[in-house]
Order: sequence, then structure tokens, then C-alpha cells
Amino acid sequence: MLGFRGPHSATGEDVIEWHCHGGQAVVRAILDALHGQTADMDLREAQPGEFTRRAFENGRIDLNEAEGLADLLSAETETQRRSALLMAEGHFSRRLDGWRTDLLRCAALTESLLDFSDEDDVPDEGAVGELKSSLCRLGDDMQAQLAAPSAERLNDGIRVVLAGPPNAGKSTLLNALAGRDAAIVSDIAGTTRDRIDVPVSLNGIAFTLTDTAGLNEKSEDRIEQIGIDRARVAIDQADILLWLGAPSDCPREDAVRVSAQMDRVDWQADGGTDLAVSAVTGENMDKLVDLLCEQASHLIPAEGSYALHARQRESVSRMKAEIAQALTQDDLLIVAEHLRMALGEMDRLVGRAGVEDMLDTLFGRFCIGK
Ligand SMILES: Nc1nc2c(ncn2[C@@H]2O[C@H](COP(=O)(O)OP(=O)(O)OP(=O)(O)O)[C@@H](O)[C@H]2O)c(=O)[nH]1
Ligand SMILES: [Mg+2]
Repeated sequence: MLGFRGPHSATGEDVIEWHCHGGQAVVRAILDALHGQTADMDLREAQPGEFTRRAFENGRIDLNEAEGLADLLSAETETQRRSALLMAEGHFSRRLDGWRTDLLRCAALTESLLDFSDEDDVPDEGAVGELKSSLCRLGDDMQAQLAAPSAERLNDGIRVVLAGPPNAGKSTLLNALAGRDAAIVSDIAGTTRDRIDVPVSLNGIAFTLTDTAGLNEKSEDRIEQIGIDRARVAIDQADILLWLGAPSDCPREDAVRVSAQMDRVDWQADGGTDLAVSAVTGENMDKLVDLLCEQASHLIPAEGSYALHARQRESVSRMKAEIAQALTQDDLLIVAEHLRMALGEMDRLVGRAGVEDMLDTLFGRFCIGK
């Protein structure tokens, strides 16, 4: 049994932990004993995420650290785990602390300039210049954070779409990358009709591989035509397009042009392709995986950095917009108002205000005991 005295415990409250053998009977016996001894106390089992929620409500962690912890618990790949851990350990929160300090300093400077202008109509040019350059630096730092890869790609997987004419070997290649028979393969042209999404992890990075219907321009089959329309949408939405057709027909400049089925006796090298592979013999499949991971590395946070969710990104861009507005203003009263709005947004971002509606959803993602 371990005791932790508040406010220095994980939740900020007094906490006692029992560490016991994992069998259900042992756990049940301890819970029964606790209920028996403390019949007059208001004892109940914790709700999912209740410990983390108390830590948040007692100011031990902010909302971003709580979200990082939720992501860490559901991380399935190494890159997701690393990014979530940095978020849970408060790396983004510390950056926000820096921004808040800068914002408060700028707000104080604006107030003092306003007080000064009451007494004398000549504004202090040096102080105004300092205010503007501080705001510029802050806005640039926020912009740099917004330009970094977002958490959605990291968590949902990089979208890799395999496309090309019928019988090019798209489904066979997808199965080889996925390591299982996810898509039907046959020598009948037009085997794949609909798009098939397969989540995979390659070298610790999450990808969603999408198999598509072969682009048969002459098809008169209505179902096949619908599949081809869906393939075109998938081609446009792909983060990485693997094109298995003739390089000259490639629909996107940035596609990876793959020459498949290189083990076939009638296969011929084509100068316009980026890589030749055989999904059947495995030749060059390791190179294809390396190429996918290399391209993906530009779309996910680098090692040692974290990624922001849509909520966090929207909040940062609203703060950035307030600062940009403040920079266009000469009227210090309006500058002060924009800085107040930016600070209000900061409160929402760290969970100090206006987030009650999302807390149940967030902490509901945790398991009991977390
Ligand atoms: N020898 C060899 N045969 C392959 C290879 N890849 C695919 N095939 C064969 O080529 C035929 C077509 O393969 P699929 O993977 O179904 O081709 P697809 O591009 O998905 O075709 P559709 O779904 O009709 O658009 C099948 O008979 C496969 O067994 C390969 O790398 N080597
Ligand atoms: Mg297919």
C-alpha cells in the first residue's frame, strides 16, 4: 500500500494505492474488504478517466497534457506514442506558458502606454516599437507551430492510394504491403470495384492504404464506373499516390510511379518510373516501404516534436489572428482589446475556460483507474 499526500500527488488530493496480484479474485476480495470496513463512507468505483479529470480540475495538469495522456493510452504506433508522450509530459504546455507570459507583458505594456497617453499626448515611440516587435515575434512563433504537421495525419495514418489501369497489380501490391489478403486478386480485369481502406503500420508509422478500381476508360458497366469515380476522388485526396500505370498517364505530378510485376518474363523497364517492384517475389518491396516512410516523415512530427489536434490548431490560429489584428492598429485601446481576446483564447486552449462541453467526451476516452 502506498500513500501520496496532496497536493503533491497525481490528482492533487490525498491518494492511497494498493498494489496486488492481478487475479480477479484478489481484486474482488480487496474491494469487498474496503466496502466492509468503510460502510459508513461514501465509497464507489472511479469513473473512466476520473483520476485524470481530478488532476485537471485541481490544476495538476492542463487540458493539453490530459489530451496527450488520452492519446498515449490509445497510441498504436511508435510515432503516435512519442508525440503523445511529449504532449502528456507538458512540452506544448510549457510553450504555451511562454506565449502567455509574452502576451501578459504586451498587455501590461499597452496599459502603461494608455496610462501615459492620458497624461501627455506624445506616445513613447520606443515602447510602441518594443510592443510591436514582441507581438511580431509571438505571431511568428505561433505561425511556426501552425506550419508543423498536425496530429490527424499521425493518428489516422498517412493516406496512400494505389491507382492505375485494371490488372496492373494494385490489389496484389496492397496485400503485400499489408501482409495479409485484404483485397481480392484475380486475373479478371475490373476485379476491384470499390475502394478498400486498410490500416497498416510500417516502420512505426501509421498508414491507411487504399486500393481502388482500375481506371478503365472504356467501361460500360455502371457499377465499375462508380468505382472509377471513387478512385479519382481517392487519387485527389491521397497524401501519397502510388501510380501503377504508364508514367505518361500519371494523374499527379507528385505521385510515386511504380512499375509492378517486375518478375514477369515479359516485364520491361520503363525510364519514367521511380521504382520497379514485384509483390510476388518481394523484390524491391523494402525499397518501396523505405520510400513511403521517407515521404511520410515530412507529414508527421519529427522525432522530439509533438503534433497539435484540430482544437489546438484552431485555438492557436485564433490567437495568431488577434495578434495580427493588434499589429495593424495604432489605437492602443483596440490593441489592448485584441490582446484580451488572445488571452481569453489561451484560457480556452489550456482548459481554464469555456471547455466544459468537451470534458466528458475527453475523459470518457480513458479507462477506469486512469
Ligand atoms: N507474376 C506476377 N503476377 C502478378 C503480380 N502482381 C499481380 N499479379 C497478377 O496480376 C493479376 C492482376 O492482379 P491484381 O492485383 O488483381 O490487379 P489489380 O490492379 O488490382 O486489378 P483490378 O482490381 O482489376 O483493377 C493477378 O492474376 C495477379 O496474380 C506480380 O508482382 N507478379
Ligand atoms: Mg484490384
